[in-house]
Amino acid sequence: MAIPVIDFSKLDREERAKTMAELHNGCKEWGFFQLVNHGIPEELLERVKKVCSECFKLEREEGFKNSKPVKMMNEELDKQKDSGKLEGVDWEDVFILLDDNEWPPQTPGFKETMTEYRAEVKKLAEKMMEIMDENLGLPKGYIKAAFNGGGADDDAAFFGTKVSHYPPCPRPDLVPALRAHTDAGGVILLFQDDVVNGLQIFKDGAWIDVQPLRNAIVINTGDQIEVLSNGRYKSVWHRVLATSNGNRRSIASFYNPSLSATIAPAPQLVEMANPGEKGERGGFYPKFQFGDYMSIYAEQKFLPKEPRFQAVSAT
Ligand SMILES: O=C(O)CCC(=O)C(=O)O
Ligand SMILES: [Fe+2]
Repeated sequence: MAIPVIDFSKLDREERAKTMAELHNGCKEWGFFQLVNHGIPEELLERVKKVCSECFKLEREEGFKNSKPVKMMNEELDKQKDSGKLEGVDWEDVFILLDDNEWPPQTPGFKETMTEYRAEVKKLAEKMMEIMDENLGLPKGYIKAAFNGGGADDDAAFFGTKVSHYPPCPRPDLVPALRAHTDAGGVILLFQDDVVNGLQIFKDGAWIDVQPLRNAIVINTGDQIEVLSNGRYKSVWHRVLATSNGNRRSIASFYNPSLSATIAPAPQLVEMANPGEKGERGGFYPKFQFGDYMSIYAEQKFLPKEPRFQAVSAT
């Protein structure tokens, strides 16, 4: 089984209706799908891969060797007998790019390339949100406005890019590359490795691979889209497996609400709700401030989302 691959260029042509239906299906039935012909220039994507890999070699690899998971692994391997899996760690190297934080300073072309990439992928995120508006029967711009709070500058949606590498792991049976979770926020656009796999989603009781597809963008939706859509678009569990060969690169961009934004099911979708469509939570989703959700998520990222929804409904 493979996750859907959708040709985004067909949206602008006569197959628009069919493509919109595929995108709706991708959000509703899968929560994860891949876009090809998404409009981000190949030439830019090639540069993104190059500068991120160079950055890892030049500015990150040494640090990874001294990181907590590596130390724990070395201790484990030094023991005479296995004492079991490493708890509470992921076999990954990560840093986050925001408009105003410190970026890796030494890699030639990194800042220029990643600035250009972030602008492109943010446009794609906004386009995806408009598609979701339309497919959900919401007014155009609804999701973006909800994520941008009141519209003031300090209410602006959060747009972050997480650059991850998952270096070769001596014992992939002892540690995950990234523990299973659903994403907290809104729309996630993932540019994953062309070759090295490892990302899996949980679907119909089994883990299935998100197959590497050269220069595709993987889209998935987070917990806030689930709330806003009143459960029509569910966030999906996913994880990354460690591998003993290959250094997997993945660049995830998150379009999330601002911390001050109020998130709640869209009223249009509550009124339309019919019992058959309500899903496992009986159709009840709370109204809360995204910042409160994130405080809970920080503690509970690798746990089921339902207790998080319950906890914010009490705030
Ligand atoms: O590295 C990946 O492919 C997935 C990363 C991810 O799930 C996340 O950052 O939330
Ligand atoms: Fe994730």
